[in-house]
Amino acid sequence: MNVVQPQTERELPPALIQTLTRAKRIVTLTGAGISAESGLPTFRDKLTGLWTNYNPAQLATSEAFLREPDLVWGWYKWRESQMLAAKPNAGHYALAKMETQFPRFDLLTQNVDNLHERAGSASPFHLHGELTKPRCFDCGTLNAILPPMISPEPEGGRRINPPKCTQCGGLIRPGVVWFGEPLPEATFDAAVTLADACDVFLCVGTSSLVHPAAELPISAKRNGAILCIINIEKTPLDRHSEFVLRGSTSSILPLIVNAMYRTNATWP
Ligand code: BV8
Ligand code: ZN
Repeated sequence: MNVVQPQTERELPPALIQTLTRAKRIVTLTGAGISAESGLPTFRDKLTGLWTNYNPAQLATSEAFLREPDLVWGWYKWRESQMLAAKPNAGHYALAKMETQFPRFDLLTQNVDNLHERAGSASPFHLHGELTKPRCFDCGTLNAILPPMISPEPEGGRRINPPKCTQCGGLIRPGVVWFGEPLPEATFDAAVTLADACDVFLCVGTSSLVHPAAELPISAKRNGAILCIINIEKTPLDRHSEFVLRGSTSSILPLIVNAMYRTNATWP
């Protein structure tokens, strides 16, 4: 494992660029860190406003929602308004650009925002669901027809009673996977298959602490993939990885993509 802090393309490990440009299948797993520079708080960041005294992992549960639906729904509507006001950053755009070159470049994300899509990524696998897909807590009907966010939420947030399902009258819940809930089976099964078949696995802006997503890079490595971590701080995966690039995703990812283009003159 060699940890580098690349500020320029020249400081990138040449072996990494060679590995990436020769790869047949690249799988990338992103976490909250890639959206941090778009202004969206990560799960490591302290909560603010109405939710100051809560830890995200406590709020992101069905128990919290059933106990205080207005507090939890208000939190997700606040996050949705943050997401709508946010813009993709250079890290999102770099991954979307990399995707155009690789016949097998698959993007897995733990993020529930839509910044990858807005940067041009065709079909990220949302392992933990999506803010834009609220559904009925009882019958599961998608209620994405809810009126889109019109005005931004107040800075400190507010309690909002969740709307009722148009089909059964149940409570509408956020379309995310809460702690203690299983990941969408087909999505996770597909992610495992892709991880086990890739030759390079990139972990981008994730603490690699949340399971079972955190098991994907390990499984990929077990099947012969090269691991590369891009993160501003240490992660438990660093010691398993051939490459550890310390720094922000929005500065490192564009360096990597530019270096890949420079190496691969055949790319348009
Ligand atoms: C389940 C949606 C079973 C909601 C989320 C095995 C071991 C230990 C624990 C468990 C285990 N198996 C299961 C568990 C329990 C639990 C878990 O993992 N707990 C951990 C935390 C101890 N897992 C679950 O409960 C999962 N469900 O296992 O169900 C089951 C099976 C069958 C039937 C019934 C039940 C469900 C997990 C999914 C939870 N939902 N999100 C929402 O968003 O509100 S997870 C949530 O955490 C987000 O998705 C977020 O992405 C994720 C945190 O991970 P990261 O994305 O990595 O974000 P984080 O903030 O942690 O880190 C950001 C990183 O970026 C940091 O390292 C930071 O340094 C870095 N960074 C910041 N800025 C930058 C940067 N890097 C680069 N550039 C920057 N600018
Ligand atoms: Zn319903």
